[in-house]
Amino acid sequence: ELAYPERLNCGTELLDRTVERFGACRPAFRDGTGHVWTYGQLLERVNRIAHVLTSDLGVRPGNRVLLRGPTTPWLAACWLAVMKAGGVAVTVLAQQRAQELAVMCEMARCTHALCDVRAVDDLVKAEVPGLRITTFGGDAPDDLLSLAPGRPEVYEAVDTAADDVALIAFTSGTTGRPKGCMHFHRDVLAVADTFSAHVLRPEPDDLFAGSPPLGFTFGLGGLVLFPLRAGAAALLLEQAGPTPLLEAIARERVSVLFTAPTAYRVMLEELDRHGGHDISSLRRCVSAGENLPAATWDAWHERTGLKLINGIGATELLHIFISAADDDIRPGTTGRPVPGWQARVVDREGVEVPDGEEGLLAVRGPVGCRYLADPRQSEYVHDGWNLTGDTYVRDGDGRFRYVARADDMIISAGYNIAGPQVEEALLAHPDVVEVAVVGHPDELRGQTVVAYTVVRDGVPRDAETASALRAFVRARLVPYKSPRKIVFLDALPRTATGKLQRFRLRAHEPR
Ligand code: 3SK
Repeated sequence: ELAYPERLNCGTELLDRTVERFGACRPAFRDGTGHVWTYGQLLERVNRIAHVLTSDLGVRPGNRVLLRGPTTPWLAACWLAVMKAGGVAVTVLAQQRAQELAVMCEMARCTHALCDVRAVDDLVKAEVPGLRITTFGGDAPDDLLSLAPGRPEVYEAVDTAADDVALIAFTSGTTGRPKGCMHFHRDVLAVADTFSAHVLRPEPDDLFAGSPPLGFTFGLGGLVLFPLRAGAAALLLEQAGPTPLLEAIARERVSVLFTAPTAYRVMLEELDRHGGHDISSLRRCVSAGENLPAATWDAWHERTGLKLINGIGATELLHIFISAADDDIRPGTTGRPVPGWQARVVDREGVEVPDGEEGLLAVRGPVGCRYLADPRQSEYVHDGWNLTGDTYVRDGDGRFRYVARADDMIISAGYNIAGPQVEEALLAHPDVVEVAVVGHPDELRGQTVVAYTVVRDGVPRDAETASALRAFVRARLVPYKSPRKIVFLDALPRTATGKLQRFRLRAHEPR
């Protein structure tokens, strides 16, 4: 049971309390170009920014403040300052464009924005009525970094309630319609005190790094909340694709890594091709954001000796709620409910199904889904259980195994086919880099299985390769699951947070 006091400010807890516990001299952030921010420097900068917010910009408790920029220590400092000033951080992605920003600002009723000067053009173009935009990282006299040094280094945080809203995180899901998810000050600490404290168990000497941006709660947790709660440090990289990530791990001696299965696969390929990178500093590697196939787990284990920590999380629930640690990890499964969370597999009426049977994943715990004025709230939450939209099986030993997103099940000639199972079979083929399997309408079968496939450079994208891949699947799975068609693509369509957009492939007419 997590017990937080009624009055709680997560910014103070993450920063001031950590400085009290671990001291001001330890590193908090590195930026990948050699700059190190100690906890003392971070606290001082956050306090000065909080003064600017309150005194210069007129941010009042409860005001919604949009935060936008590439992953940098300044962006993280702005987030913490908004917390301490009692504002609500509305985190968006640096890649989102004017039209999307306008919709999110309008939905969240943003009054202020703090924006990296390099990403401000699209925000200006969004023409949000009444939005006061302040840049950071520029040299204009009204830039945050010009104003902040003149403000006091001590700031008395706003006395927020544990269940005041601290954060609005948007999810476009994989279907393209954004939903704003509200999270409280206590929720922000709860994800650190459940998944991070029990599964990850970071040490103050750890250095975290990863690819998810801070506008995606996977990144906010992995690169800010978890390291700060543990008195550890984070490497905040603007370029965090697989290659820069590998270089940074070797150069900076990263010990805790957060990224998605696809990035692990690309890093493996890169290591095989070029070798060279010393990644022996890694001790914990977290994989989330999409299904982690057993083949990827095995390959990473074989190459590094490390057991990937698989997890399922959701923006609605802030971070990871099912996972496994150390000896409890089994490739091909997600694991068990993280301590503090409960999970079950239910049918469409909400009745629990027997172990071994497929059903809908329902979870509850310290964080719940609270959509910002959205009728989809009643689809997500039933009797206090959050229905994540995933099809799962609980095995006899209590471990949860992913089957598919509930709307990704393909029904072909009366058979239920889980796209991810076919993807997993294809990914075991050495020529396949990425694959997404979807159902396309078919007069005869209802739906037919189509595999959109990215193959390694140099592999011919022709009928011969397609037929070899189909035969490969037939040798591993019951033949009706083998794709009728293989379509070769350069890359798969993904959201800005890296999630596969199967709906786009379903709309694609395969030739
Ligand atoms: O959406 C996800 O997949 C996710 C995974 C881990 C942590 C947080 C999130 C939102």
